[in-house]
Amino acid sequence: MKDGNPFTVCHVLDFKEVSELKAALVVSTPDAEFEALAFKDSLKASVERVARLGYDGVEIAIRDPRTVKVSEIVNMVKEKGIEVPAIGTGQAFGQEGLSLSSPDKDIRQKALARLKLQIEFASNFNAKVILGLIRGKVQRDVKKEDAIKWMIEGIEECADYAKRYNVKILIEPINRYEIDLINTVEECLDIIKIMNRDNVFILVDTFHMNIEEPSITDSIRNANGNIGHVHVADSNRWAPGFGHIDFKTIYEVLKEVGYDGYISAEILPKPDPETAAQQAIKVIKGVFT
Ligand code: LER
Ligand code: MN
Repeated sequence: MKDGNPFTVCHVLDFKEVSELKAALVVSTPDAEFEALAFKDSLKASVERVARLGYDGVEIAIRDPRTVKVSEIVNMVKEKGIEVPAIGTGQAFGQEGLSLSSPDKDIRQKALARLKLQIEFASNFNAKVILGLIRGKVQRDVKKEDAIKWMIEGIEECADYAKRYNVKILIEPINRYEIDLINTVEECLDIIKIMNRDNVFILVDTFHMNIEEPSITDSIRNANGNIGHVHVADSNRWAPGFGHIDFKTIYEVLKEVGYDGYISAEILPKPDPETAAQQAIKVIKGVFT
């Protein structure tokens, strides 16, 4: 932090040299236990707020799409003129224990059934589906290679199902303190290669990369051509600029590798939801316009 004040934007932004990328904010419903969500109101309220703040898109993290009225959300985003770039699925792991790598076949099947609903939900918005926390953890007395095998089978089944709906799948490397299968970009790229599906991409999240990658920029360069989506949060998971990640350089490297998709802020609602959301778009737009 520049002067010890968390509300001061740390980075002097170069407006000229960077490409124009689209900004989204990750939101969810009030029952969500996942914390890195700026807004957790009704989706109607969040969509209105996100659009009012100038975002191009709203990323919806949802435990179970059957809990919301799809046509209402489709109409809302249309009315507000914003897009839904991606759907987050991790709450089904966090709150219900559904996991693609569980040794219990019934749990794996339930996770897959839920993900198929998420894929159908996403197809209404031309959104991508994130496979992050839902990949699960290697449980006690389970061999890691078995967990990896189940996870890969699950991701492949999702990818093939998604293909029918013209939906893209995003695999997100997540830091070791949350899950233990695919923590790094390198591991993710290996899995994508093994799968050989043309609708599977990597989602890079600066918060996780700051923990796991030796160099965030080198890892982005290595993922060249495979990046399907980007999550941003600073080192403390506050909005970009409230921690010590060098976003200016990261954005330059994203431009260098030709990434032209969405930048989604997946951030803690700190110091308060409005300030966090305003700060995130300020940095994203300040850099990309
Ligand atoms: C979890 O920490 C995360 O980053 C989410 O995007 C996972 O779905
Ligand atoms: Mn993320």
